[in-house]
Amino acid sequence: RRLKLDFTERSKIATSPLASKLLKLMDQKGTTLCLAADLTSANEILELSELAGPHIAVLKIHVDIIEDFDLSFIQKLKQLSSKHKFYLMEDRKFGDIGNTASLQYEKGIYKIAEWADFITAHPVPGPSILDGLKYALRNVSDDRGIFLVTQMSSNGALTTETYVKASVTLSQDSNLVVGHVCQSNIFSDPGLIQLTPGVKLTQTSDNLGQQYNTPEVVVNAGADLVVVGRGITESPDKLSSILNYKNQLWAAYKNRISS
Ligand code: 6AU
Repeated sequence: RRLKLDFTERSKIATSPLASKLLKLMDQKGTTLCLAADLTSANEILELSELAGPHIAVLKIHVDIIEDFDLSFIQKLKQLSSKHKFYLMEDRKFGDIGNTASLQYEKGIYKIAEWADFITAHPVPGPSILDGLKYALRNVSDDRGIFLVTQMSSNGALTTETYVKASVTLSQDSNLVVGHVCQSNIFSDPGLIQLTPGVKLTQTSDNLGQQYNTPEVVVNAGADLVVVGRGITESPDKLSSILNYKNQLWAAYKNRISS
């Protein structure tokens, strides 16, 4: 049923306020693209965000790979996110005990809880990781959402069927969880969002275990929000790649809900 409903309908079912907003935004902007700006220079990320902003739903970064990070970068990114109406995701993949995850989310030099609309977290520690991440938000009034990294895209990933099932169960008890990072249609709740990485038109793998599929294949496998990184960042003509992925993904979504 999830795969047949449009995002606006699903936004009414979502229990997380931020999941609901993201679903609405995807329909309003006509895009399911989550750009993985895996670049190590703050200015390069800002330039790419300015270019891609009107065409993406989410900008995903790995803040700890930026060589010239400071909090002014975050301020500028926030300005771009409100100017072009996209959400920010820090793909931190938290994976420790609740207390440590809480400190990593709130403290240190990145202060992720202050600015990231969405984060990713591994379910491997069990329910306490969600308690820890929630605790770090005790002074934050903005909406926040967590994607559980339930099934990985890499070759030989240890996210086996039992693990996947347990993660889906874990997500049912928390309204902070907005969806799953996964490769296939593993949950039925239409209020949750499937975030799928491993998408590239010109390659089926990289040299370090990443595995790629096409936009059409992942959308038919349940992907709602779709991560594209090097397919865009390494393209000689970035804007045309952004538009190409955006359009192919949107056509596949429209086709999925109508067929
Ligand atoms: O398109 P790429 O291969 O250049 O980038 C894929 C992006 C990277 C990964 O850290 C991330 O997606 N990713 C994730 C996420 C989103 O959590 C999970 C996973 O299983 N595979 C994966 O590639 O930023």
